[in-house]
Amino acid sequence: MPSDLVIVYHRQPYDEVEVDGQIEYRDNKSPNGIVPTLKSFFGKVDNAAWVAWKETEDTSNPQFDRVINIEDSFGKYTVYRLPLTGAQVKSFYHVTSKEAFWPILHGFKEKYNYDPVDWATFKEVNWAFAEAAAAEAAPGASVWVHDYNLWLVPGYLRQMRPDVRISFYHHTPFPAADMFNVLPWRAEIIGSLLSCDVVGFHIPRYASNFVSCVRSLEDVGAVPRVKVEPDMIAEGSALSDRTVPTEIRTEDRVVQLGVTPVGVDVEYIKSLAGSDKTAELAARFRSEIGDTRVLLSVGRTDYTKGGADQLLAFERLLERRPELRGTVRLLHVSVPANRAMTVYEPIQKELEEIAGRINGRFGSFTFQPVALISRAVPFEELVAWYQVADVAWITPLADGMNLVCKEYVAARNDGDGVLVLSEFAGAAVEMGAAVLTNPFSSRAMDFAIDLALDMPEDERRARMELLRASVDKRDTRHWAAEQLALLSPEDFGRKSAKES
Ligand code: GDG
Repeated sequence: MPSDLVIVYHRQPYDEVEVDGQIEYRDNKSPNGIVPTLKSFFGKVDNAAWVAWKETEDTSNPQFDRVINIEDSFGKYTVYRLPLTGAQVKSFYHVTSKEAFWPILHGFKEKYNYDPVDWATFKEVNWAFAEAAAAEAAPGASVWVHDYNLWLVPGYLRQMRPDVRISFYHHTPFPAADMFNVLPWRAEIIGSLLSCDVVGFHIPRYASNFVSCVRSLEDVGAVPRVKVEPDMIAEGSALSDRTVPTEIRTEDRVVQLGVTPVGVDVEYIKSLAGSDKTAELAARFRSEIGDTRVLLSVGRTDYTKGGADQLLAFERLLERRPELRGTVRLLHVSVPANRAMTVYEPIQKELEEIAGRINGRFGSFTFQPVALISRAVPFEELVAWYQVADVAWITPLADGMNLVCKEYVAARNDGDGVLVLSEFAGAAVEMGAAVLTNPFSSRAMDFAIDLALDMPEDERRARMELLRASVDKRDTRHWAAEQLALLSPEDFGRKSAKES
């Protein structure tokens, strides 16, 4: 059945599990994260669909189940599985998106790798995603496309289906023109984004940068701006802006710029944090860790996350302050990407090397100052670790938003704990009560970690109270409500009218 809402996201919205030779589709293990947030929209429309890729070597096989109907805790929805070969996935996702786009989006020109890019394959895959979305969309439907690996989908979809409302959300930073224009395909990408009705970003700066890229390529005239809400301006932080552009007028349409930071599922994290199971886990971890203070860092293994700089800052801490040796530990959870992505191998090696050196220099037979965890930790355990951690140390060099810092705050139902946060994470603009720091400066990093470790309890609590208020305010529900209003007020209104 044609759908009123079509979400186009590269990952499938469930885990495929084989049980007695049959494939079962189960909710993704963690109810936290972006996929469940997107799925929560399925409860708001009668007919919804999700388009994702499914890897298969025989893409022409007529037996391949392209369209499957799912009914899970989020409601009923259709999933269109776009068959892609391993070679297509490697080229469009692992190479073009991760080796060419990702470094530019995060401001790492020196990591940009043009040579292996096969632009024809990128276009072919984006075209196939657009065809799948066009096939699923009802007349006048809303199609919501996610992230840079699908940048060309809006332009193709507009050619196929001029009637649909297209919204595009960027989960990464969006760089200014002097960085973005490194991409030789810049005009095609910007042209595609300008065929959207809405282009969404986490924070005002990324929307302004987008306007600078558009302006470098097209004459779009005056762009109206409005004031940013005061609680989205962290004084003195690198990414804070005071005004935000609201729309771009092209010859064909008005492209609305939607700025809403993604939040976390505060209600879910709070309920988990308040459960007996988490209390038991946290008590167990605390007794296992002994009488030492815990610094916790969680993120994917990626050069943008600043893992090496952080380990080096920890090494300097133990050099500078010998009295802390044996009394403080760094738990560094760094989850490696898919093994097929060799681009992340050097950073993994670097983390292992520095962590090994620190343990060799400052450890003993019974005490290791760094625990480097190179695998995913179950979310329930992560929440217990958030509660155990005296300091959450989240210092990416660049990050669109960063959800880990918000999860840490949501999990601190005891009102204690210190967040040290990079001013280059999008979240920093909302979290001015954190200890904001500049991960490009050793002095700033040293100052921040000293401040965190020496902070008196009343100051810790006062800052945490402010942080909790901000994380509560802009949770997943807030994001969903704002996005819903942008997607299609009329269509979704129909459903609520029917319900009331
Ligand atoms: C992109 C943008 C933007 C991490 N380790 C474990 C684990 N995680 C979970 C965290 C968190 C998620 O992964 C990471 O989200 P982030 O937002 O921090 O980072 P990216 O993956 O880079 O996400 C980012 C985001 O999109 C949303 O728009 O904020 O800027 O780069 O939820 O909890 N989860 C479990 N075990 C782990 O070891 N279970």
